[in-house]
Amino acid sequence: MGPPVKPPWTKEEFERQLRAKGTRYHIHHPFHIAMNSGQCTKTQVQGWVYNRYYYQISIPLKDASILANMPDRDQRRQWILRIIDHDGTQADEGGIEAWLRLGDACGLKREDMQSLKYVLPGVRFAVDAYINFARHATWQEAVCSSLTELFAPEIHKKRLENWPQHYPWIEPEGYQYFRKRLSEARRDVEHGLQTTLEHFKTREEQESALDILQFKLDVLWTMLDTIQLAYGVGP
Ligand code: AHQ
Repeated sequence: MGPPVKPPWTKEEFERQLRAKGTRYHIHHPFHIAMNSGQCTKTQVQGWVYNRYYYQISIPLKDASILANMPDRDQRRQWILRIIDHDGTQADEGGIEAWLRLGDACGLKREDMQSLKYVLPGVRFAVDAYINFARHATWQEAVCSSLTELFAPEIHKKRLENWPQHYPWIEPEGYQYFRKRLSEARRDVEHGLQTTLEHFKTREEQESALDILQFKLDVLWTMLDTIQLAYGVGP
């Protein structure tokens, strides 16, 4: 006779548990708090842009791995939008180009960003851990790991509200990326959340979903730990 089997959470309680993980989102990281309150130096913000570029170019690879594991056409029709959002089309240059424009706006050279020579080892390891997780996990587990975007609209909104006054040296068109993600993250997360709430059924599965979300929160947190260690935080 093992321990009593805990009943599954209702979908409402499961969603509440997922959203409660927001307290560990990187908006609460000291480096991010400093960036949003204008405390970061130009070099620290530039270091963040250089390093986050590696995350941005890795997202389409991560999403293509998930796509390759998705047997259902309707799921793929939704998920492929994420790759197009980043890689762009003839009509719309996409998120990777928008991140390069953020770099332009911060006074960085494109060849320096694209060379990845300023990407810190700890950032590379954290991002690669995320990509490799998506390659080997079931597609539902990988969808669950993208749910950090439950908390992303707030972080983009805060940057758009605070950075222009704090960092007048960033040219305004550099903010296009954050504006773009506001609506894309909301659309993405609706699909990701429904998939997660439906797939993880038993209490054990639901708790494993929380662990997967925590893993991805740790990926984002570790990237900022690494950047802060290398660039410092604040004047
Ligand atoms: O710009 C971001 C982005 O394109 C994505 C894709 C998504 C995923 O599939 O994991 N997560 C994500 C995120 C982006 N921006 C981060 C930020 O702080 O600007 C937030 C990040 C996320 O919350 O996972």
